[in-house]
Parts: sequence; structure tokens; C-alpha cells
Amino acid sequence: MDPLFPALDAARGEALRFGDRSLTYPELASTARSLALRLRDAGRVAVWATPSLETAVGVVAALLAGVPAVPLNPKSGDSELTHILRDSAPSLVLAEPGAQLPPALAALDRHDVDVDVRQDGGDHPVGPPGEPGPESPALIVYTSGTTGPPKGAVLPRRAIAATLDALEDAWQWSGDDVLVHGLPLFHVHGLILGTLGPLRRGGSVRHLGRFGTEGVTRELGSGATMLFGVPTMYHRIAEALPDDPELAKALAGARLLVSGSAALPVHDHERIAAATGRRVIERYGMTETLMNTSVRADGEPRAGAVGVPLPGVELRLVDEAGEEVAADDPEAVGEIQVRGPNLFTEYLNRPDATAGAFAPGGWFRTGDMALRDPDGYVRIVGRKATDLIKSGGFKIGAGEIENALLEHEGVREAAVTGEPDPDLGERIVAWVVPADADVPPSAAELADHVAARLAPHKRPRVVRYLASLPRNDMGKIMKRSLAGS
Ligand code: MCA
Ligand code: AMP
Repeated sequence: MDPLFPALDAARGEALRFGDRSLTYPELASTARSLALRLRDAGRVAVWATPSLETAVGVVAALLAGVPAVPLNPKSGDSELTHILRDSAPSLVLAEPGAQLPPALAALDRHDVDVDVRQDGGDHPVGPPGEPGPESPALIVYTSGTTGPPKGAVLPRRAIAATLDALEDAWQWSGDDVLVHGLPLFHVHGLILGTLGPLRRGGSVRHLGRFGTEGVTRELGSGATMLFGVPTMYHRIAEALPDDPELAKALAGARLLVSGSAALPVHDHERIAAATGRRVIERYGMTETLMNTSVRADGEPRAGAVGVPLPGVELRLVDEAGEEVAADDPEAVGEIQVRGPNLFTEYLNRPDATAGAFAPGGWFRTGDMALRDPDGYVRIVGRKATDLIKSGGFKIGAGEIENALLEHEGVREAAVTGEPDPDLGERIVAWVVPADADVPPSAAELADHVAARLAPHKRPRVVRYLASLPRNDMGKIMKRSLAGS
């Protein structure tokens, strides 16, 4: 297949910047190729995905070597890490020198990524010969389902190339663009769009390390042209704008402000537009499908809408009976199903789940419910599964949190729901029947318990104690009636 990073040899300017550390294209080519040569026979590699140059170089090196990379959330707790390592069976873990790795990784060979191995004069070492075919796996990204532990979505090189090239078209994304963001590097948004995206175009990315409005002001005020963020980040921007004229000026000067991973509330959209004269555009994607739709750079931004299907993506809305709803009926709600070169190949080791994810004809069932404006703009109005929660842009399964809570000795029964939150979109609520009603475990204790097993972003933000959970005649917990408890 054509190289994933055709600009690697041609571009000369800055490729990556994390804080005060950066790499030019010749430096990136040199360090990533040296590492790629050593990874050639590695099988699968895990990447301890801190927001760092080392993570970016490690992933690029794995892609150049043609070995699938498994990005790991460096805040993952024990059970989540153990599950991912058992499922994906990497041969080694790439990490930044000095990073403390948890005991769950002790059995793996550790390989420190050295970004200082450079050659002078832009004379790149020769990397491994050729790149593998378009269907070969590039990344395995773990994503939560309604029940059980996260599944590994196998993303082939073809999907990454297709989605980034579709966005090049939709956003007029070029090598002149300088992207700023503070997204984590173990998910599609921050890693594929936010890191591999600029590198495929020959442009650059400046990562904030940690999201903050000061960093956004600084970077957009000094040459950055695009901002990517989840709605929580735009909400925090909207909150800061009334007292921060420099932030408003910086946003006003950007070429493109893009939001994704969850719905951007209309209120935040309007507040940002009023303060900056600029409208945020939304795009809609999923770990399994990469990007499906977007408002185009040359299109009309519209609050509450995620734009039109990207080039190459077929999209339809399907009703309960499995019938496609009429494209010209603006009232007709249906499940979004998509088809195209942007799709994943399979869930690793889960043929059952893979088969269940597709409707006849190769259509991927997203589980998102939407309707369409008369001109084709897609509006997401909900989600089929109540057991999936989007909090801060992270997808979190109620089942995995319930299982973790049930491992706490002070918990007899547990149910988890999401409820609206102005900052996070949804916050995780745990409904708990304590083992001993006189000494229930505290909310902080349960939050720490979940954070240590799964990940901090999966911790319940609210705990509500009940004497029993509402159940139907079949014994199934009636989550909808919990909300009114
Ligand atoms: C708090 N902390 C704890 C605990 N309580 N740690 C351990 N145990 C506890 N009990 C720590 C947290 O780890 C964190 O540390 C800090 O306290 C604050 O936590 P929190 O309030 O949860 O985080 P936040 O600062 O409010 O985070 C908001 C955020 C974050 C920055 C917007 O939610 C975020 O990065 N979201 C991005 C999600 C994303 O990229 N999704 C894309 C999925 P510390 O501060 O040190 O971190 S891909 C996708 O959806 C598709 C493809 C798409 O369309 O994009
Ligand atoms: P993930 O599994 O973390 O990749 O999350 C994918 C899900 O995020 C999608 O199925 C949608 O529910 C949601 N999502 C992503 N982008 C948007 C958006 N712009 N508006 C609304 N929901 C979104």
C-alpha cells in the first residue's frame, strides 16, 4: 500500500511539539525509522500512551514497521490493563524513559523510546522495506461495550488512510495547518485524528500535555490554525470566554474549530459564536468506524448537527423493523448504519461481537439514533443502548462499572446509569445496595475502587444508596425507573 506518511521525507518543518520538546520531520523520520527497524519482528506492541513525543514516535515507528500497536491508557487500573494485555498479547511495551509502569505490565519486555537518536543533515536511515497491505492491522483500540470488559477494535491501515484523506477533503486540511489539542493519545480522536492526521498531511501538531484554556490561547495566538476538542473542552472554553478576551481573540483567528466524540450542546455552541464570531464545527465518528460525517469547512456550521457523510462513507437510517427510513423525511428517526473504507475489520478475538455489529450487506450498526435535515445534515438525537455512557467524550459501559462495584465487599447490588451533566455531558451515577445498610462504603471509597481497577474517568461521580434495586418480573434491573428514584 502507499505509505501512511507520504510527507515524512518531503516535509522539513516541525512535525510534533509537546510542551517545550519538538521534532522536525527529518528528526521524526530518523527516530521513528531507527525504532521501526528494531520492531520489525515484534508481532504486536503495546504503547504506554502518555501525552508525549515518545508515544507519537512509538506509534509512527510501529506503523512504519508494519506491527500493530495497542495504545494503553496510562491511567488504566489493574483489571482493565490485565484484560487488555491478555486479549491483545503484545510482545513488548513501548514507553517514555522514566515512565513508571504498573505491575500488570511486569511480564512484558519494556522498550524505551529514545527520541534523541537523531542523524544530522536530514539523512534518514532506511526503514524496514515497504509497508504492509491495506488490510493489515495498524492499531487495536479498546472501546467499551454495554456489558463486559472493553473490546479491541482492529483498525486496518486502509481505514486510517481513508478517514484522514476524507477529512483532508472536508476540512481543506493541508500541510500548512498547525493543530493544537490536549486530547489523550489512547483513543481515536487524539491519536488518529490529532496526531497521525497532521503527520499524514505534512503539517504539525502541538499537544498541550493537559487541556487548559491558557494553552489554547497561547498556541492559537502563535501560529496554530486548528483546534480539536471534545465538548467538555469547548464547554470550559465557553465558561472562560466572558473573562478572557485573549482567548476570544485567539479563537477568532483560528481557521477551524472542531468538536467531536459527543454532542456539543447548542448553548455552548452559541456562547462561543457570540464571543468569538466563530462557529465550532462538529464531526461524528466512532472507534469502530473512524469518521462518518462532518460539517465541511466550506459548508454551513449548524448547531446540533454533525454535517454530511464524508467522501466514501455510505450512511443510512434504519427503523426498528430494519427498513431504511426515507431520506427526505425530516421527522424520521432511525439508527445510523454506515459502510465504507473507514470501517474497522473486527473485534479482536470476538467473532460473535463482530458478527453482531453488522447488518446484512456489511452495514455497521452504530447504535446512534438520528434524523436528517432536508439538505442531508445528520442530527444525532440519542443512542439505542441506555447502558453506554459518554462522559467527557469517553465511552463507558455501565456493565464494566457494575462488575467493578460488585467486587467491593461493601456492595451487595449495583446499577450504573448516566445523567446529564453540563461539563461532562453525562456523569456516571452508581446506585448501590450496601451489604450492611448501617455502614455503607463512602462515595469516595467506591470512586477510588473503580478508578484503581478500571480508570479514573470511569469512576462514579455520584453514589445513591438504596434498600433494593427496582426489578421487573424477570429479575432484570429497571434502570429507567432508577432515574426517578
Ligand atoms: C480524580 N482523579 C482521580 C480520582 N479522582 N484519580 C484516581 N482516583 C480518583 N478517585 C484525577 C483524574 O485522574 C484526573 O487526573 C483529575 O483527577 C481530574 O479528573 P477528571 O475530573 O475526571 O478529569 P477532567 O480534568 O475533568 O477531564 C476532562 C477531560 C477528559 C480533560 C475533558 O474527560 C478528557 O480528556 N476527555 C477526552 C476523551 C476523549 O478523547 N475521547 C475520545 C474517544 P489528571 O488531571 O492528572 O488527568 S474516541 C471517540 O469518541 C470517537 C472516535 C470520536 O468521535 O472521537
Ligand atoms: P467511541 O466509542 O468512544 O468511539 O464513541 C463513539 C460514540 O461517540 C458514537 O457512537 C456517538 O454516540 C458519539 N459521538 C461521536 N461524535 C459525536 C458527535 N459529534 N455528536 C454526538 N455524538 C458523537
